[in-house]
Amino acid sequence: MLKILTIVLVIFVVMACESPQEELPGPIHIVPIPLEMTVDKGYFQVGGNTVIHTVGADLGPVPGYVKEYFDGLTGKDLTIQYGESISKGYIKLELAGAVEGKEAYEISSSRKGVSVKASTAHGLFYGLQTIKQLVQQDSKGNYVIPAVMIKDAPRFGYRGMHLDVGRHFYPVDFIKKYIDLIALHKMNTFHWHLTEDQGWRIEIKKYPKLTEIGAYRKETVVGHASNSKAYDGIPYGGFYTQQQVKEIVKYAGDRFITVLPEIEMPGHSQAVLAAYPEFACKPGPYEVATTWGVMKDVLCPTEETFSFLQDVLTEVMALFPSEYIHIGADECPKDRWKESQYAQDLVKREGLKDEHELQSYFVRRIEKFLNANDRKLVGWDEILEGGLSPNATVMSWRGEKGGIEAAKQGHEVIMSPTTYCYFDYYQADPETEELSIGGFLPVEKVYGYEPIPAELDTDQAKYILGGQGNVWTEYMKTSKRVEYMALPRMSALAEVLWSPGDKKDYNHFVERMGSFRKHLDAMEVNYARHIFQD
Ligand code: TNX
Repeated sequence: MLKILTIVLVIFVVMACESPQEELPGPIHIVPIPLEMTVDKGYFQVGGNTVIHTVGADLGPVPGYVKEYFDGLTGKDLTIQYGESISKGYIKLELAGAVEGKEAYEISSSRKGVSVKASTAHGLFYGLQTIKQLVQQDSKGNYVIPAVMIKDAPRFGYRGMHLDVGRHFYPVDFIKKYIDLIALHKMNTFHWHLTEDQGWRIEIKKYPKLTEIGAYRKETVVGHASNSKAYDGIPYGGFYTQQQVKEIVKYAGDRFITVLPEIEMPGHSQAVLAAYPEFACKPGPYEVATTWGVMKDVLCPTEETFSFLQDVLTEVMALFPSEYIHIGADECPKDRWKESQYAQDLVKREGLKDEHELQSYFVRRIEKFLNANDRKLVGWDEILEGGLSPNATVMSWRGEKGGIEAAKQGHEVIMSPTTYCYFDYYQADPETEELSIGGFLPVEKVYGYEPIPAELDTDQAKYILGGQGNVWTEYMKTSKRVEYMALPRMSALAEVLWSPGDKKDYNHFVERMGSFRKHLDAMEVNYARHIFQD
């Protein structure tokens, strides 16, 4: 009897010691969902003695980020060790050529420690983003990382978020926060829309009036531009100095994000004309636009305009290491070119059919210049009209049509159709939302996006580099509003672009977002709450 009692007691004691050790405090929720994950028993407990062990020569800033993150959790000053292996209590970061793909990573964790492998620092960085989501806190306040095996790599190479700083201007600190959000979602491109009719936002040394005059408008339309004649009478503006641009490009680069700058031409250029009316087809004066829409005053395709643009792009290329430069080229009404003797003579001289071909001529000249400087041109899908430039990449926004056509012609494509990727659209009943531009794009619809159109065969599909969420800011006066419109739609798109299509499950996504939102809360992000029902 005593024997049996002892055995029962021993079992009890063992269970009492083991079970809290085994049981995870909460579910394992990762966004975007990894390619492969298996969960094992137990977990690693992070403590003051945990050592960050690095293997390999070029881990970039990653060990520093890992330390910063875990120092923050533990309140300790954790050691980074470059040398010998540690048998227990490690977070190991290892450059390993065997992990295929420059953004791929693998995590294996056990009671002894956590190991992250990747062939580049970029991959290790994504490993860290996942680890942050693996960390849980138990009832005693300890931080634990569940025992898992994860193999992860992105579905698409281009995973972007756009921000229009022309219509409204946001401080450098917010741009950095936006970049942090892009990084948290394992996205890799920040498309910075820097120039608009309503404001030119980047310092160009050779043309100081671009910012002295072009960065400021005298007032802004109140209400919806389609039916309002009211203006606020308040001067508005701002711009980024080259020093600030460098700081942002570096900040993004340190987070493995490429900044794709956009300098709009020949349309959306009224702010340029306000500063330098000589680049218009008609004499000025012009003023920086105060309402939203498509403006008829555009750049005139003169030699003076081309040399101006080349000068601007020369300064832009010096600031942005990006292989691609975006030149806009959307929504350029042809009225002024039709009226202009110069433009009409040019059409004849070049043997062009019409003003659409004149726009193609315009884009081709700029492309030649960019290519000669080892950069590639990206433009909105209007660059298809009148014939594509030889090496151009198309950003498809008016639906998927432009992207399909470009891919069929063997051109690279970034998908950003209004139907799935316009985060300036309403995400819930307009009656319950603040004024927005229009449209309707709830989170579930973004999540349902499939970036490879069914019309493309396997070879053509290879030209789809990926996709992007666009945040046009006519109706977003503050950075808090930008956050509300961008999230959590950005989270949905991140999963569309990162995770395999067959892993997608909307309900599961919403459930995982229930955990993911804690990271947004920690960053004090004003995300929209609709999917959380609170
Ligand atoms: C179209 S998308 C535009 C922008 C507007 C946006 C509003 C694109 C290339 N051009 O200038 O801000 O619609 O949704």
